[in-house]
Amino acid sequence: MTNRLLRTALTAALLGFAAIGCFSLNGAEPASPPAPYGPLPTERQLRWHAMEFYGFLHFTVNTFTDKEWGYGDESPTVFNPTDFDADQIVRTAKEAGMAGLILTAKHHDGFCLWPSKFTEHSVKNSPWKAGQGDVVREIGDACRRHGLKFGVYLSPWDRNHQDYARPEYITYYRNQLRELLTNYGELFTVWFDGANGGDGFYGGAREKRQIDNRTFYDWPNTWKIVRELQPFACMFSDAGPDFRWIGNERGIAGEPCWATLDMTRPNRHPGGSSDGLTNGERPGTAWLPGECDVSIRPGWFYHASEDAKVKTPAQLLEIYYASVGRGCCLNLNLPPDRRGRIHENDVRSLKEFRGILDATFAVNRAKGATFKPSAVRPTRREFGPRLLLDGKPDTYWTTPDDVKTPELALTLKEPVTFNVVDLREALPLGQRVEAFALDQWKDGAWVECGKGTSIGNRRLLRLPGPVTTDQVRLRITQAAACPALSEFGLYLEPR
Ligand code: FUL
Repeated sequence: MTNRLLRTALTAALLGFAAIGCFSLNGAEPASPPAPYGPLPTERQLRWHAMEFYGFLHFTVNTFTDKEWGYGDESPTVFNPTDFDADQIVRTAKEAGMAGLILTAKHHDGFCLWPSKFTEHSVKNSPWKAGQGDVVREIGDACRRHGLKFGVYLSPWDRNHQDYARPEYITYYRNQLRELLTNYGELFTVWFDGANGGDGFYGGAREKRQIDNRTFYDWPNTWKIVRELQPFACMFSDAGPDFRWIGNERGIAGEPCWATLDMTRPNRHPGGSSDGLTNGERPGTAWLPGECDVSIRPGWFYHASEDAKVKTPAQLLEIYYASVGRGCCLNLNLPPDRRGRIHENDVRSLKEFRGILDATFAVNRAKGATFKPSAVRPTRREFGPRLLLDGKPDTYWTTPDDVKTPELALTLKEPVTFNVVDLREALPLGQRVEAFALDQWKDGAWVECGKGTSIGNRRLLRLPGPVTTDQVRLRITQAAACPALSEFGLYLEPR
């Protein structure tokens, strides 16, 4: 054979192999990925999902006046942390496993933690660092130093500003937003609080000012500014546009918890009703996953009277499993104290909480298992169940389109003990699974040991007690489309 002929023959053979790979093993069905189902996440939402656990920092004049909502007439001179240490704050968050921090750049009292050009009501008129300090800058820089992402909370309600509830206020608010979006590096989120209007100082008027939260803020045009200046920042409000409030401040998502919401309902706007937010809505019209926000203490701001009321590691774990473990992100608030540091009691509880999570997720006890699926989409190389153990969110096990309730038996290398089950769906294909169960092989028969409904980004099932077995079986019992699961794990939480 001439070289040329040899090359042609090789190319033909390769193309034939590729054709088998691309079209089918049995010729019956194209081996392309399944069609996506329902509303789908954007790239920016996928990045946000991957964070899973991050923190809030509530810090302002309230820290020094012992309040939760400042009236707006606080003198900037009360803001005076005695030992502010951005590294201690950020290190605490990092050691707790947080992927980012969101700072209250301005809370409802209107005091700005950065020297805004548009108001005198800020750190520049405080005694802290003789008016030269900038908390937003220090926390943002420390986040970058320690590898955390940074985000800002800018309260729409401003009880200090004279123009609040008038059109001029929107210009003021957007000017402030632009300062934060342009001067402090990349932001992973801008958090828009839904608490709106009421009584306040308002430049000395000391009156009640109500607004219509559907129209007053002209949100679509404010969102455009964020999109333009920080295209990867995900925006929070009761109704998105990127992620939603979970409907309570206890950090607990619903069961089920869908990442989708019906945005055609009339209450779907920032500050709107919380109906449907805890469970999400199916099939929904938009991908709008939940964030579970909760404070490590009873209040959002630091109060010495709550030093003995810091949530215990056991309480934090419950919250973690009911938030991250139900497909949401957990936003856990750590309020800096009057020194400007995270209090020792909070640090202690976080350390223990992290230690338990690390010990739990150190070893996936399903590693090395062999699989027996009831179905695999043709071209096993791309869609087989071994991909469930590769730690990659973009590979997945899936089945032919008409197989919506497959089963997957796993034979483990040896008997293992576990009490936590971990599952993830391939998010770019939408939220497909609606119910699943896990069985253990016990005394010669399959016995159900756990079950759940929605999966989404991540589903953690905490079993009531340890299970020891050398065979498990995952059953998808209900799905809107053939399932596409990206990860599976069996873990042992030390209890
Ligand atoms: C609420 C606010 O009123 C609280 O003070 C706190 O900031 C919390 C995260 O959101 O709506």
